[in-house]
Amino acid sequence: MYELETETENVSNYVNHLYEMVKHRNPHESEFHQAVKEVFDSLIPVLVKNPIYIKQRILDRLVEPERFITFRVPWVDDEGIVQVNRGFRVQYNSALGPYKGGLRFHPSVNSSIIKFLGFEQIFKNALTGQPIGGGKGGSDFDPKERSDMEIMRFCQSFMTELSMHIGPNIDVPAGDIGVGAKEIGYLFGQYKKIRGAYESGVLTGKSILYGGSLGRKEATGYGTVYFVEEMLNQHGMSFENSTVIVSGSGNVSIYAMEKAMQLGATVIACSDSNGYIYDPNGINLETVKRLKEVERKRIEEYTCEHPEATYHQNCEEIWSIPCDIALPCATQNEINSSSAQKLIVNGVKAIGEGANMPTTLEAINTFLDHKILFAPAKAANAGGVSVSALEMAQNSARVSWSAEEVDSKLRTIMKDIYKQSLNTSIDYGVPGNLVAGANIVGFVRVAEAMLAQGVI
Ligand code: NDP
Ligand code: 2IT
Repeated sequence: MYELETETENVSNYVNHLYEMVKHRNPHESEFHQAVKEVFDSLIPVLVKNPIYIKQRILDRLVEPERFITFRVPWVDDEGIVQVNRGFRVQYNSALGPYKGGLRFHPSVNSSIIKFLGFEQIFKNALTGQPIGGGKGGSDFDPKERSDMEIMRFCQSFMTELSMHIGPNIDVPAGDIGVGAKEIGYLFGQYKKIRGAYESGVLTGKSILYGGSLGRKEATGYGTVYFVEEMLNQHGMSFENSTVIVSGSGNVSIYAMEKAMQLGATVIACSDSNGYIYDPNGINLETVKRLKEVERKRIEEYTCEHPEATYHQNCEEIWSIPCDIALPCATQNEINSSSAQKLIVNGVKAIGEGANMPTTLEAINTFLDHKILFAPAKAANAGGVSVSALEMAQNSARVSWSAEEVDSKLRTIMKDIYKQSLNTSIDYGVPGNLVAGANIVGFVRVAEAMLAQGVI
């Protein structure tokens, strides 16, 4: 017992020291530090059990990206004025397969955001059981302010540089905030033109008109709800007759709402970065889809067609509405400890992270301390990248699977991720802590592959 405690203390010291080094080497990158801290905190018992990971400096190697590319993205706007944005791609870890992960176009994008997303993607992708490494990219370009032709010219300039670094067996980007099938189309067209070859598998999230997978658009939102349903079932609950809040009104949010409704839930609120709508009778998803997917309008417009709904300007206040299940599906750090407290006081039973790192570390601990069921992002939103990997498989084999086939594979993957995360949390003495369980499963897969491949 004494020895074990000493060992745990030594390992804790090593991990703390490494964390301080990460902060020192990557100053001012608070989101990246947060993502690293969450994973490190989960890994102490694994490192105590497997000193080889420390000896071989697996963690020291993991926190350092294999490659981090930044580049200039010049383009000409509709007024003929030259604009300059920043492009990023982090090729974080390729132990399990080609780098894989989305592209985010949002004015807040910087190296901290890209590195936090890329670091998390390593473990998320490992959890899926598919042969994909971890990567992420994007730009501080804001598509919201831009015409279609401006978006096209931006994407072409972005890809002119990115094309030198990606390929179906090298690095396979996809969508994320601000990047959907339209942007992927412009990016794919430019890649094809530069390479002079039709390499379908270089990007995922493509339109089904030319090599995309059925079910990819729905995959992240559906996958989150499948995962949360597993977690609820395990505790004798389900989405049926529950009230649900889903933040955001983008790709992940819309399909999380759709699946929750299909399972019998009433979704009473959703949002965008300006504010949220509350519709006590249940949100009309067709209106949200038209406003957001087709007309690209603000969520506020919803109340014009549905006067029974109300609009509120502060999007963070969405968490003060009482609900059974909360699905944060917009962006990082959207639930802080004060929002967590409000949700708990109002009787929330489960949280499912559709977005990446939507809950602060303090808020996660608040939920865990109060025994609220908590489905962490790396596990709960892994459905998107899982179906991306299925898209890569279909592209390689030159086949396309039916929507039913893809959906059934997605369900199986989400169930497996849940089971493995739960079982691992039990094995490591933190039963039901899926944050720790998911981090450990993902980490061990990557660590073992790194050990097998030597010091590279
Ligand atoms: P979209 O661009 O389709 O939608 C994003 C939504 O979040 C919009 O409603 C947007 O509102 C809102 N939002 C963005 N930034 C902020 C902010 N700073 N504050 C409040 N709301 C904000 O993106 P996705 O749905 O694809 O992505 C949502 C989340 O899910 C992200 O965290 C992403 O990393 C994650 N994710 C996405 C996957 C995918 O397959 N697409 C897979 C796994 C995770 P507004 O229109 O006002 O900007
Ligand atoms: O965060 C994510 O997992 C994504 N944005 C999807 C990545 C992908 O390659 O489909």
